[in-house]
Amino acid sequence: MKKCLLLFLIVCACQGPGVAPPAPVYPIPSEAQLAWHDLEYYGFVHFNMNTFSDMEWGMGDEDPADFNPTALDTRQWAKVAKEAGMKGIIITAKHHDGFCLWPSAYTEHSVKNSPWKDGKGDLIQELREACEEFGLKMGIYYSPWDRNHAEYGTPAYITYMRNQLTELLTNYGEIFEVWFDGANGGTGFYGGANENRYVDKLTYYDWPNIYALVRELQPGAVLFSDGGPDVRWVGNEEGYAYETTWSNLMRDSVYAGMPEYPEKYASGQEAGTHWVPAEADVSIRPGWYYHEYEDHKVKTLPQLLDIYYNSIGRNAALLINFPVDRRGLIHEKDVEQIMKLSTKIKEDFAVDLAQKAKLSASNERGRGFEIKQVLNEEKNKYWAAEDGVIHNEILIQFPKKQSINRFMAQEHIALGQRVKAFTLEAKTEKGWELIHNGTTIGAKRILRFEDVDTDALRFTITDAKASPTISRIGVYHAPALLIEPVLERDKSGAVTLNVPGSNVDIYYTLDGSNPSINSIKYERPVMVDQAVQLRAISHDPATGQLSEILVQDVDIAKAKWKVIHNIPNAEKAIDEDPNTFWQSTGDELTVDLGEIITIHGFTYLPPQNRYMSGVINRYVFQSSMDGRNWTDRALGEFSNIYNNPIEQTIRFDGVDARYFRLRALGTTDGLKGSFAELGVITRDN
Ligand code: FUL
Repeated sequence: MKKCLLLFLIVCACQGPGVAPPAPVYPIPSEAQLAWHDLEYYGFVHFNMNTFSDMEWGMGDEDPADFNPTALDTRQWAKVAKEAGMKGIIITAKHHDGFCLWPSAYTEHSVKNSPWKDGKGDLIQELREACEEFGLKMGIYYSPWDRNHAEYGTPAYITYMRNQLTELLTNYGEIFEVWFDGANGGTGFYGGANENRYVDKLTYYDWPNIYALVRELQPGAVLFSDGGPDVRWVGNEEGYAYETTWSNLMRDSVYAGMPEYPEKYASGQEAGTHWVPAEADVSIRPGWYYHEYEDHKVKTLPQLLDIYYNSIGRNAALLINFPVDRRGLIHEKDVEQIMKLSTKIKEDFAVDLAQKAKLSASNERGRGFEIKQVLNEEKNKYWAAEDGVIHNEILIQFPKKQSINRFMAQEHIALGQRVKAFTLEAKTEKGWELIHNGTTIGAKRILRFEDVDTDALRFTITDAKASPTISRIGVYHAPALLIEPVLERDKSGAVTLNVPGSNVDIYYTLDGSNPSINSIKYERPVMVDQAVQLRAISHDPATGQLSEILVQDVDIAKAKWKVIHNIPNAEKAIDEDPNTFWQSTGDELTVDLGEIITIHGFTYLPPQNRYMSGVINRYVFQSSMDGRNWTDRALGEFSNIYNNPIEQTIRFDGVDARYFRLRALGTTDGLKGSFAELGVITRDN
């Protein structure tokens, strides 16, 4: 025993005094936040009354009898999430329509009055068990806005909300995240149809006490909303973080659902006072809920891959949504696509070329903080520079020339996010070539670039809040991925297909069948003047690689259309260019079709620049044969259009029309209605 102690003392003495770690740069993450950072990638499930009413935002007056999944299987959800590499599932326990997936004691508007399992079912419990079985964490989405509850807008509703949260956070085991949605019709900003009461989002919900309740019941959970307090919304529903993404936020200036949030706060703030990292949420389809008409609009692998690199690769967590279908299953197509993503990610990061390279750093703090620490997976091992040394160069020398196209770096965020600016250069025959001039790194930063043949990389931290820390560096060569064709169309109906940045072949069909290299080869713009489904595929003859399939519904050409406002700019609403728009002066747009056509619906695309005004959220659509006598054909709301400004498709029974008009009855900011593109649907299904 004595000998052992002596040996231990000798070893300690030889190693000399340990070097102290760098002091933290505040703010720093809490224990719960650090555990959350490790998850990185998890799934969302939107499934409840909207699934059956075919809506994105139900009105709250739906009948619980309509909730009737025929083959609900939460094990299938968990299995898919697990196999896709996700670490947890967040479920919409209650969405804006107020319907509850658990038999809450505080409302009749729940599964207990549905035919599903004769009213004896509890979906939250079923998901809990499935998550348990597959080793996943479970999170709860809870909408503060409630279009069903009679007392919404009064203090009694806040008691209801607390009671329900108490049920959800006590009866279903450990919850990793509580997701509070900022969407709310009460401000007039979103213009809810059945629930329009004004609530002051800052004070009405009494957030301090709600947060305290969650912390008491689930101390390990992180709370999500626009401004945190623990995890913040990324500011869009496209799943993209920003080139500069700080985990720091001026948290006390932000509250859930504040209109200026996306523009001002979503990318975080260098001088932010609190650690409130970003979570990027996105649906695998255009909408959050299942709609059969989106079965062919599931995101393609290149789209999903862009999301991955632009979220996880930019210091954000990624939350991908499955709109579970009416059977109660993740649709086959969604499963196929999410599995393609996980396979591709594994391929992209299969071999870390940094592991065999020789690494050196212009400065090292001392023992325990050497540059070699960036090659191991141990969380608490990292490279650090001496205090005050901001500018640092890390050299990665490969044993032989390598072709590379990915670079990954992670800061040791337990001590705060420090790096403000960095560069990555590659040594080629031409000397040192700049690959990327970047800003933030944070929990993880991945750079994607064209293949470069190189002997060495130079990663230079050019500016930081204090001497930097890096816990991991990786270098990879991801296999090339052929992207599907992009479609453009002009007013005459001419369709152009191309694969940006490449000269590969394109094949297409117009009959709804899947194209192959035996289909029509695209040579020049194709005139399409009727409702068809165009499908196209890219093919690289050099490698034999085929892309995913582009599926696009195309309708009649707009060659004869005219806006009757006599304002040249108004033509932008029917020019087939999604990037131009017209902001009306009278909240409406009237179009002369130039001939009588049977129409079965219309499409409205809001302005695509996020901060543009006049996004229509309530509308009436009218048709006319003579331009004088008008009949209403559809009246309603475009739900969630502000946060998710996708094309809206509204169908009705076929009607003959020479003229049509879309009138804004409300816009998201109260300004005059804007139109990026209007279209009609002539196909009868
Ligand atoms: C939004 C909601 O309005 C959508 O319906 C969806 O739940 C999305 C995740 O958040 O704010």
